[in-house]
Amino acid sequence: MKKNPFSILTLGAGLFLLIIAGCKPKNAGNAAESDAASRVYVPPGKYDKLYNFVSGGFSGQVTVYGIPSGRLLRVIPVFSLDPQDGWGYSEETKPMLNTSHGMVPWDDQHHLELSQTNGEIDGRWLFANGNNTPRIARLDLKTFRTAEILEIPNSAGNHSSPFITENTEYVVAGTRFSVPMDDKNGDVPIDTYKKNFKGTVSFISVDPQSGNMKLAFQLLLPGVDFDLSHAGKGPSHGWFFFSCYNSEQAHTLLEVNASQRDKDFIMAVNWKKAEEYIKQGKGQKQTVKYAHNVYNESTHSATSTIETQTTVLDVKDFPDIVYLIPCPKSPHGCDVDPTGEYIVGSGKLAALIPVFSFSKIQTAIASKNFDGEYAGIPVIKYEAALHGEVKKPGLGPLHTEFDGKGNAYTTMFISSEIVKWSLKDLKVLDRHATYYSPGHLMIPGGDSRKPYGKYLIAYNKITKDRYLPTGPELAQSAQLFDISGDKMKLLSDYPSIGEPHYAQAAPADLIAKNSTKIFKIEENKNPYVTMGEKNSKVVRTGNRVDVYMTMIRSHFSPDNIEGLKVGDDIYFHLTNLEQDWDVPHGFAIRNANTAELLVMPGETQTLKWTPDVSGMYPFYCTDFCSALHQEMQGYIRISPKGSNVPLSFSLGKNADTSDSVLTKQQ
Ligand code: RUQ
Ligand code: CUA
Repeated sequence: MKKNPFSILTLGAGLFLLIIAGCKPKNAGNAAESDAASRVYVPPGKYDKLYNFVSGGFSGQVTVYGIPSGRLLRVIPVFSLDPQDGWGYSEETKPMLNTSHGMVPWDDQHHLELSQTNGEIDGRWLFANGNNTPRIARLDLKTFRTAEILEIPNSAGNHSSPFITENTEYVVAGTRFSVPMDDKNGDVPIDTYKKNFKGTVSFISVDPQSGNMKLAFQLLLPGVDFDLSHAGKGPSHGWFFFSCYNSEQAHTLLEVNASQRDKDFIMAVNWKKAEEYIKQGKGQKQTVKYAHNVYNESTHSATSTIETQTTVLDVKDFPDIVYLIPCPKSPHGCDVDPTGEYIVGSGKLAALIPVFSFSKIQTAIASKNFDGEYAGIPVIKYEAALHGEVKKPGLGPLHTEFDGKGNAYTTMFISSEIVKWSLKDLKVLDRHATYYSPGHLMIPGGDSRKPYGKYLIAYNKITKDRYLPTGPELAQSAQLFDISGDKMKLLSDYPSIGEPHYAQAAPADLIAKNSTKIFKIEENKNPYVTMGEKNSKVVRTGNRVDVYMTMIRSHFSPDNIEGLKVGDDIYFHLTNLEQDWDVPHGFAIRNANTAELLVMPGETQTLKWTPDVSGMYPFYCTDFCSALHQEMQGYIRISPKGSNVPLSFSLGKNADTSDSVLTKQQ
């Protein structure tokens, strides 16, 4: 690992120019196959073959597309407020966005991983990371909703996450930023980085029945940047591989200062060993603070608990759990092939792609074929771990997926292409332009033991000139390729929501068959449920008012309320009495400064409103639920503070006590 600042600077300057300028491939306009339209066409009324779950990047959400059509099926709020369905606005969902720093209603969502059994996608859950305020979410694929969010202590920039082991035993979280640990004083000079800043990777256990997550243990590591990871599988099950950059431990101008060394590392973690040490009580208990938020499908509400303990294993005291493998030029992607034998490290600025061999790594460890150590961790000799190098693959390799037929596909950010190569002899077999600058790519099941290798989707960062201009900002995009033959064939492209990073896809029948259609009203355990219209009521307790309101096509009960006052804290508990698929009702009231509610059949959700001015406040249903949807409305009379208008509520009392203006005129 000799320093070679000269070549870095010259190569660096050239690459940076390319990064800024981008390479525009030729024939960008007519690159799709002539029969592409028929291959992505899904006739009206027919279903797509696959669900595609796509990370929303800075939107904080997850989007779901049908493949091959590219039709948008749903946007699932995860780390972001969503006015569309009241996520994070309703009293029941607010706790989901709680953290040890209070409510954090946004995050940067990069990676997704579907749960697996025996290394195969099982269609149960989808895990999503939050980068900025380190969190991991678990989405339940029965409801397509976020079921759980766990904050990660001792972490900053949860990028190397949420990758899972082959039976979903653990989901991992590697910190991008090294920082002083939470139980230390973080108020230290930044130039004490080398002394005070540490990295961690966290192992979060997943309950095999409920899916509930628990912070099992954290490994304390040198202060570098952890970027991406993937679990071993098959023979390498029990190991986890992480890419890391900034082995220079720079804390400023990383663009230059973290590109000094020829090689950074792939870190191999023997998590089974670490697990044993934890079972033997070898971990150190630390007092920290992190939120654990769980959504309960039977109470239709979330709780947030602040946890206070973590168990940390300092790897320098346990020399047989972590090994480093040199990997050229600031590796980004870290991908393990379906057999579990090959580990691909993608150096962003490297002119080749190194492929490591799990069995060679094991031999090197057994024979101590090391090249010294880094911060007390043994460094395996590059050649001893290497299966071989893919030569001249293109510029800017980022991520690799596999088709299960012995081929790998790597995105080339700088040269804007996807390169197909053979795992066996590392020969480049095909390359295809993308439009432009792909980040991640995804083959359905392409990071599992069983890829469904018919399609490949590239997620492009730059779409300059590909779509009608929409002001200074253009949507990022996905491009669908057919990879069933020897050559990749471009079929279609379509814009995305937010900035997609990683994605996952699974056969539709694996997921659709378990889909929840309605919540059974008799199983509704929300403490504020209204079981039937006759039980609807309004209850005042001091200045708190609880409105137990029902919704059914096409009215609310009650729909006239009087005797509410300025400054009252009014809680509208809406129960949707429908027991039919796809009949949500909405609820919105004039001037409420939150959002609306969208309540699913059989569910109860609560909107809090504190009126500030007396007057008349109409409310209505926001989801076009029937021919008489527009009639689904009501009034709330707000009187001044201290007024003695009695509390009353009604439905269908239509005797008007005033003179009709209409009658007078006739
Ligand atoms: S990243 S575009 Cu946040 Cu996974 Cu590589
Ligand atoms: Cu209910 Cu519209």
